[in-house]
Amino acid sequence: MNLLPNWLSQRAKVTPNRVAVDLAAESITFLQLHKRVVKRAFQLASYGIKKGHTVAIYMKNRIEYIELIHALAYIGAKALLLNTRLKQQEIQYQCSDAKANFLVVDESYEETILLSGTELIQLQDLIYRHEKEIVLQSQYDLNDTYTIMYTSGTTGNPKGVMQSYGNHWWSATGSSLNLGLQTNDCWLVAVPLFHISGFSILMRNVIYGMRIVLHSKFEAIQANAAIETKGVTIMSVVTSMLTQMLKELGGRKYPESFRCMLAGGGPVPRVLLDDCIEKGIPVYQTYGMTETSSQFVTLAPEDSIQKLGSAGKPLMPCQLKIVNANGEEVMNGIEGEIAVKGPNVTSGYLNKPEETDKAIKNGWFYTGDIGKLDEDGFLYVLDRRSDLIISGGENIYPAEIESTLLKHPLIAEAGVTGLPHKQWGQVPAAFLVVTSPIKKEELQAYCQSMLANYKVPKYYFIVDDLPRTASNKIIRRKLPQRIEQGRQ
Ligand code: S0N
Ligand code: AMP
Ligand code: MG
Ligand code: MG
Ligand code: MG
Repeated sequence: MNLLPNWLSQRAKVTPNRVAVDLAAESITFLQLHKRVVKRAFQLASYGIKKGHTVAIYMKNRIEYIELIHALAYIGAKALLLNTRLKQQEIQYQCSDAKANFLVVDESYEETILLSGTELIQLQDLIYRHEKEIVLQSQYDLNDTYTIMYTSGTTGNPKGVMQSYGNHWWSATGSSLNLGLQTNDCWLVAVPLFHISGFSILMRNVIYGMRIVLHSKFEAIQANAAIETKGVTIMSVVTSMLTQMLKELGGRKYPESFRCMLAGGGPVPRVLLDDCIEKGIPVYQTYGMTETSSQFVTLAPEDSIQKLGSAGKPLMPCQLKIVNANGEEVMNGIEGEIAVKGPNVTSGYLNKPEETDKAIKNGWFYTGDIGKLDEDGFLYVLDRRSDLIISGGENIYPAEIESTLLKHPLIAEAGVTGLPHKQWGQVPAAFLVVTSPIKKEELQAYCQSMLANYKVPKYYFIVDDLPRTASNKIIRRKLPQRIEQGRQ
């Protein structure tokens, strides 16, 4: 056992009067947050939620999200964080795969079908619910799972990444040992709390005793205004957010106190980095993933100009190596798969021992991403895990879209790949062999009913056949060659 006191209750004792969360209309101190969280924990307990349960959350960014996250820790329950862009069948899959006992939703949840085995709780009921006093967990076992976030894979269904209290602790600690921590620090949360990009900021919030500004959704105008007027010093962004913010900023400059624009979740184009430097924006590229509980490699401030384009060096508690196809470490300068090891790396995928064994060998997690280290040991991420499409920071796996398309009665063969896109970086495009003509609108409506909108192909090409290997596997990287022959 490796125990730490509950971070929020510790904060409420150590720095009770510091502002924890700034919302549009109010500021909440750590003591106030703690009190609200205790109330929520008692309200959740009144539904029968108890230690060991798994509770799914489907809510937009809001203060109640933060309260629930901490309340579940006070109860000792695990949180399954659902992407609010998911559709019914995707939600159903994750809740049943994770054996979620409850699902808490806000008004953004429009689905009407009841989930079997998972009890639905409306936030509007929860906030007026009576309280049932229970014994609160005053400490954490760092090995216990706190959160579960699903990521897809090259084949098969999405897998739940288990993140322990220890993973989050070491992630927050490693981040501050790299970026430093200043007494005036304030992190703007405009990325979703259901992704590790956003969730990790909640952990830094209570572990550091640092103020955060919470936005319910990303809007470039509001994000810039928060930096300009609310004392924000650090912000996490993906490329499409940063592009919008630069455009909105125009000729204005951020205040000197703004010290870090942390850009990750996918490749950051070199021209965008150059633009930031030109405008005096302190941009730090970072490489990390759900399985590493956020940042794993980040460019240190002193290298941000000289090594522009690199994701940096591993954070203090993290180790990284580049391996060849035989799993042997290669020399600097040589490309290979990025393998990582550290206390912030997941212990594996929920109830999926085979997938876990495939990904983690001798304590090293094989990311599937391709990269190289330069002569000074700086990481350059060259290519992503096989076939992964990243659209506006959201991951899309072709296999998931292909299997959905193949369920359509008129589709005989389906191949999906990413095509470049100005706004989103990449978008999915479908190449289809059909048994009778189908309209694009029909295909789109079909996909929209089954998949989160960002996964819905933006282009459909009806083709005679798909490029395949001798063993009949689709060669996705050759699909774009079919655009010419394809009929949209
Ligand atoms: C880019 C965002 C903000 C765009 O969303 P926006 O503007 O709010 O869209 P809406 O107004 O809701 O919708 C408008 C239309 O656009 C479609 N749409 C929305 N998003 C996408 C998308 N990504 N791709 C394609 N289409 C999209 C909507 O569907 C809608 O269209 P219709 O009306 O047809 O439905 C938003 O996408 C966003 O928040 N993206 C970021 C997500 C994110 O945080 N990703 C990171 C995930 N990775 C990690 O967490 C690991 C890395 C990490 O931790 C990290 C990452 C960044 C920085 C720091 C870290 C760290 O290590 O700490
Ligand atoms: P997620 O599973 O959503 O956490 O996404 C993590 C994936 O995003 C990584 O495995 C990479 O493929 C990609 N990624 C994250 N950061 C970077 C980066 N700095 N450059 C290129 N790709 C990145
Ligand atoms: Mg919806
Ligand atoms: Mg928008
Ligand atoms: Mg993801």
